[in-house]
Amino acid sequence: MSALTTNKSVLSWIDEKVELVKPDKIVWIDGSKEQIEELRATACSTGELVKLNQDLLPNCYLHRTAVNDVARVEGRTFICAPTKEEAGPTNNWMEPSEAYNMLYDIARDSYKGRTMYVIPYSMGPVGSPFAKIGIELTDSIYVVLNMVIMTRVGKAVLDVLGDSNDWVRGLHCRCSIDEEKRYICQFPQDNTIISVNSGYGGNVLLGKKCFALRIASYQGWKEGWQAEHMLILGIENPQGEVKYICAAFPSACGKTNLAMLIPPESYKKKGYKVWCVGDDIAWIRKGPDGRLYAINPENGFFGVAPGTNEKSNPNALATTKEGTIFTNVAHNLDNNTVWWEGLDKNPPANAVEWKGSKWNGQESEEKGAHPNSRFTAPAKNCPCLSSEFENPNGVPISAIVFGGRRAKLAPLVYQSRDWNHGVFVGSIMASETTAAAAGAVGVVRRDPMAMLPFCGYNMADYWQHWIDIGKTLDADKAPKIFNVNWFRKDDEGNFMWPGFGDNLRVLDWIIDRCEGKVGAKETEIGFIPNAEDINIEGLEGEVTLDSLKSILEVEKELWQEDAKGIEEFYAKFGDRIPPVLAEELATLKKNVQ
Ligand code: OXD
Ligand code: MN
Repeated sequence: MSALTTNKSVLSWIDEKVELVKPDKIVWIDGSKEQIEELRATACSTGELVKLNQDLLPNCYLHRTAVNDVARVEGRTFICAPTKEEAGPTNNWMEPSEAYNMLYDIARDSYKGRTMYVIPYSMGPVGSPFAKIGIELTDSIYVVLNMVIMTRVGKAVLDVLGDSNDWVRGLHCRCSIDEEKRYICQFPQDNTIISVNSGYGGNVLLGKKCFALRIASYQGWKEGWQAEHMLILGIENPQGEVKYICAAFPSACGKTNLAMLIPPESYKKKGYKVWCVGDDIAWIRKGPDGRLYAINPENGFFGVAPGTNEKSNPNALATTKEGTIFTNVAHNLDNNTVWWEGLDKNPPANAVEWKGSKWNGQESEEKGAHPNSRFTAPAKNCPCLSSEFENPNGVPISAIVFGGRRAKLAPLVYQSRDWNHGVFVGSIMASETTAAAAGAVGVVRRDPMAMLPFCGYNMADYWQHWIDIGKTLDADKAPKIFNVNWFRKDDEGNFMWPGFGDNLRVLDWIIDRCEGKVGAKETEIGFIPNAEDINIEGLEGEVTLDSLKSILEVEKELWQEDAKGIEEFYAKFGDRIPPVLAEELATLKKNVQ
């Protein structure tokens, strides 16, 4: 098949990689329906995909990864900057030439007998001023078909690229899925990503975490914009005005659910609507009017399946009904559909569990779906997709929200005093870990701006970049910055806030604050709502004014402890810590004494 471009930088890079991995065949992905159909058929013939019930789930497929390859591997993810300091203390680092040599040794000849797929893709609407282009080489049809959903793929992308050298190189080699030789390496200075020995989404869909966060965060630093691990949603009020919020949460804290939130009954009746622009990543830059604007660089949702159901996220469920790839969920053999824990209370009795063995839905210690099983679904299926989704200039941001999963300490919501304090609030984010990444679950870890595994350079420089962005914004144009915690528990371990759709009640307060419509109490940690200002109408029996007050309290002793944790965390960055943040920490310590 002939190349889809005459771009010399593209062709010579591909030539080099062909020489290295030695494919039998090269296929350029043009994004056409026919080509996608052909690839699906090939993948079904080899067992890489299982075609699901086409009446119930048209164009949907099931895939199982290797049992040892089910999540992102942060321990094997490297930022290969020229010096360790440039990668910073929160990233694994490898010297670039050493990394290239090692990766090339692993990749060498690994496509023998296989096909090289060349995927030209755009992160962001093709041709948007926010958009960036990448080319991923892969020997996995699963990767191709996922990239076709998650990004904009095909010839149009290469036409926009023209002769430019401004594109991100991505090489993925499945190799033998050997955990000991699994590496996900980013070379921010070279616009390059190399991923070997994995077939799991977050490690191999190179447009997503590797490019749109790790490489893009570095590009944003150099070019004056921001790549953030944030959902983007619009709240439409009864007057039809839509305000946009970007929100950062660590993996699997319900970002997809929040992004597709269904308003509580009382809000629905009044005419409130919530529109989803994105569920995972926001690229943010200043617009001509001096406000910050955000786009979602992705074109689909790579969501966690377990727990997704008609109640928790009907929009996500509806989104998966067509053209979706399910990964590591249970296969219901009776009707050739899929199932996961938390979908409903009827596990299929005649099924195959995620590892590929027969499963009767009964054995409780055996799961039908892996806890990090996923759906890859086209954004256009989403019933609440924002009409601004394709807007090449993005949406204007009123508020930035940080959040984490904390049983204690962090109140339901508080507002930072100003931009710099907001950057501090983001920098001290912490959360109890989940199954989205390999490793222990339920341990509190610092996850600044939810970017701990995704920042492509020294986190201290990243914080300084946030502060520098703030300096370019007029105070009345800068988004207001908040922190939320949906996960507070009482002493018996019960959640104290219902979450899901009811989170709109908090977002409503946030928008009111942005518009100066509501007061707040200034406390040691920032502005806390007067409990009466959070609408709990319809929550009788779940939340009372008193229980609300208790999750809005600032517990000084806990904050004193936390301040010590922050100090220890900051100490890792030595004198690279932005002075502004050191001052904010000193203020917090003084305030909670
Ligand atoms: C994700 C993650 O998959 O953050 O979005 O792990
Ligand atoms: Mn994510």
